[in-house]
Amino acid sequence: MFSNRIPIAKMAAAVVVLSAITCAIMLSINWNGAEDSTAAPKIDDLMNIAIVLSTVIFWIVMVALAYALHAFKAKPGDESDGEPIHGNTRLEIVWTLVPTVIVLFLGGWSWKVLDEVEEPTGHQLTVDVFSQQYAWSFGYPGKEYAYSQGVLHVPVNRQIVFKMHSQDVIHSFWVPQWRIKKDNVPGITTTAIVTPDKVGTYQLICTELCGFGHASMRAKVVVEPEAKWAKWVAGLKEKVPTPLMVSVKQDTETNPEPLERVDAE
Ligand SMILES: [Cu+2]
Repeated sequence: MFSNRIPIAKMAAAVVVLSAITCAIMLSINWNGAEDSTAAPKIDDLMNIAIVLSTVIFWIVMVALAYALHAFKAKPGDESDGEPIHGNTRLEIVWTLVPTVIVLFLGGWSWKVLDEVEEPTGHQLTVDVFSQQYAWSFGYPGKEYAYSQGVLHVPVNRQIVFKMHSQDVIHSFWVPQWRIKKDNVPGITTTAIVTPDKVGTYQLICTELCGFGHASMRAKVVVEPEAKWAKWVAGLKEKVPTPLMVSVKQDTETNPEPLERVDAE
């Protein structure tokens, strides 16, 4: 067998050095932009962990591949068959266990992050989000379903429970600086919970290809101090139109718990 001739120490050193260089470059890039919700730094940390783990695995595979290409190359003129190899049980156990541990670790960490992000603060605000080809509109149940088309205002430093409804096809709610993203599915009420912690103006972007006008399906998002927000809501003249209220009342609730926890306003 050739196993005792494999230069494991040199290959491991190559993996460490290449991973260190790659991680230094990858982690120095600001992939996601400003962190403007309490969820953002936690989700960015999670992504950095995933970057480091994938970088190490990438280089393990590449170094092993480069070694195999070099070490097991056929000599010129060698037309013979390769050696019949049964396999390596120990190696197979290792390459099954290691990814399993990594996936479970990332799953567990993600669970923890989501739990922290959605931990009820006791002073939540519920906002209904309505999506249709190709526009967003919003209802404020605590303010007798005051209705706003294309513009969403929310107070800063307050946990917002978005209840999402689609009138036609699947859309997806995404404010990049908040990181949170959630599909709006016809017939179902989906929920996204986010606490914006910076004042500012953002874009709500649809991130589910929903038809011809998908690229232009955006809305303006304003995060402002609570008093300013309350004044803005009080100035809304319209109420949520009946067809949209139908989806509020009839859609199947996928995540009923947060709604029950919401304070009466
Ligand atoms: Cu879309």
